[in-house]
Amino acid sequence: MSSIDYSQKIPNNVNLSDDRTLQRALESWQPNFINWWDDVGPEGSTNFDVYLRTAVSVDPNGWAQFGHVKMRDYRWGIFLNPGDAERKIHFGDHLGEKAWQDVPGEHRANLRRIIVTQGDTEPASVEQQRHLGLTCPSQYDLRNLFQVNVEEGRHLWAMVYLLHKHFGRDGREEAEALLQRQSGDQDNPRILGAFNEKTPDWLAFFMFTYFTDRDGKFQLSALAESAFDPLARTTKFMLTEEAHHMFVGESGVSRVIQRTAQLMNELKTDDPQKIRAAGAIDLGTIQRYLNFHYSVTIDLFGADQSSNAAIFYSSGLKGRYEEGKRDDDHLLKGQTYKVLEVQNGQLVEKEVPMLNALNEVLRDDFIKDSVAGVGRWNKVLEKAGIPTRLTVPHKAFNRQIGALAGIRMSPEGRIVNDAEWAAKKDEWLPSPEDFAFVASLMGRVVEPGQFANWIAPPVMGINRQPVDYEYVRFN
Ligand code: BYC
Repeated sequence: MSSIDYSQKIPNNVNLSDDRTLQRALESWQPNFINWWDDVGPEGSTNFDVYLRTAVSVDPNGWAQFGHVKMRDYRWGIFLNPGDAERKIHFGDHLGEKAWQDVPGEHRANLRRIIVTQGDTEPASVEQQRHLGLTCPSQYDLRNLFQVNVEEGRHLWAMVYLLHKHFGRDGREEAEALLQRQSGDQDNPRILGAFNEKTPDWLAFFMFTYFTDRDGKFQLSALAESAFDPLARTTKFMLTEEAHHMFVGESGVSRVIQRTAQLMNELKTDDPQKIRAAGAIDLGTIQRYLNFHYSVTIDLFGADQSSNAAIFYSSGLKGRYEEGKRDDDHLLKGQTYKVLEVQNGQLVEKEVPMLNALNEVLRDDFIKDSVAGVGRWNKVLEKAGIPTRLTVPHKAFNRQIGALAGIRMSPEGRIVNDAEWAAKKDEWLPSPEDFAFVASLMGRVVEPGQFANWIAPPVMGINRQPVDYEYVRFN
C-alpha cells in the first residue's frame, strides 16, 4: 500500500475511494480547510509559486517530489506508513495482544482527546507564523517557512482523517472545531499554552521550530508506539516530515549565531550595543529567546505527575519515546521515577510511581535531545573563538504547568524572591525592548541569493539546488 492515489481529490494511500461515506465527509471538510488556509494561513502568499516538497510515497527511499506549486494547490493528503497485519501491542496492560485497527469503546474518549490535542497544534503553528513571510531574510528561508506551513497543514489532515474515520459524528464535530479555535484567541484559544504564544519574528520562528517542533518529534514518537495501529502508522509518517522542521530551526539559529560571531570578531567587541548597532542580534538576546522557547516548550509535556499519562500508557494508547528499544517489562508497575518539587522554599527530588511520571520521562528525553543541539550551536561560537556559551535554563525556570508552575527561579536554578524576579526578568526572558530591536531588523529580502544582514547564508540549498536558486516566484 505504498503508492499514493493522486487521481483523487484527496491524495491518499488508505483506499479512500472504497469508503464513499468517509470520502464524502472528508471532501466536505476540504473547502472549510481551504477557507481556513485563506483566512489565517501565510499572509499575502496566494500567487506565489513555491519550490515545495510534496509527499508522493511512503517509501523511505523516495517519498517526496519537489516542484514549484501554489500553496493553495498543495496536494494535502492522507498517508499512513505500511501496516503489519501481525503487529502486537508491546507495552501496557494489553501487551502481547494484537494491535487494534478500530478504537475499543472503553478507550474512545481518551484516544479522541489525544488525537484532538495533537491535531490542534498543527493549524495553531500555521496561524502563529502567518505574518513571517512579510519579513523573510531570504528566498531560501521563505521557502522553508512555507514548507513547514504546508506540512503542518498535512499533519492536520492526518488527524482529521482519524477523527472522521474512527469517531463518527463526534469526530466530525471535532474536525470542525480544529478550524475554529485560533491561536491566541481570547474566547476560543488553541488547547496548549505554547500554541497561543506569538511568533513575532524570525528568531522566534527558528527557536520555535528547534524546540517546539521537537516536542512534536517526541510526542509523535510516543504516539507511533500506540496500540491503535492507524494512529501509530500515521504519526510514523509525520515524523519523516518533522525532521526538516527541526533542521530549519537548528540551522536557522546556527546561522544567526554565526553572523553575530563574525561581527563580534570583525568589530573586536562583545558589547551588545555595538553588535546591535552593526545590525546583528547580540548573544544575550539569543539566550533570552532560547530561555523563553525552551521553558514554554517543556510545559507542553504536561504535569510531572499525571494520572492521564498513567492511563494512556497502561491502556496502550501512548508509549514512551523508543518504547521498542527499552529493555524493561513495558508495564512499569511498582517502578519509580524522580520528579522535582518545592519543599520549604527548596527544590527537592521526590520519588514517585513511574507510571504517573511518564510526562516527566518524555520531558527528560526531550531535554537530552535539545541540549545536544545547543551544544552544536556552541561549536559555532567555539570555532569563531568566542568564549560565550549558550545554555538551556533550569527545568524549573519560567514554568506554568505542573508542580513547578509559578516558582520564581533564575535560569541557573536558584529560587528568587518576587523583587529579584521583577528586577532580573528582562535579563532572563526577552524584554519588550528586545522584541522591538529584533523586529527592527526584520526587513524583507527576496532577491535570489541575498540574505539579511543578521543571518549567515546556509551551507547549501534545498534538494541540491544552489543557494541562489529561485525558491519562490512571486508572480
Ligand atoms: N498548556 O494531566 P496533565 C507538535 C492540560 S507538538 C495548556 O499533565 P496530560 C507540533 C492538560 O491538557 C506535539 N494546558 O495532562 C509542534 C490537562 O487538561 P484537562 C503535540 C496543558 O493529559 C510544532 C491538564 O492540563 N502533541 O506536534 O497528562 C508545530 C492536566 O495536565 C498543558 C501532543 O501533545 C499546556 N502546556 O498531558 C506543530 C500529544 N499541558 O484535561 C506541531 C497529545 C497540560 O484537565 N497530547 N495541559 O482539561 C498529550 O499526550 C497530552 O494531552 C499532554 C498533556 C502531554 C499534552
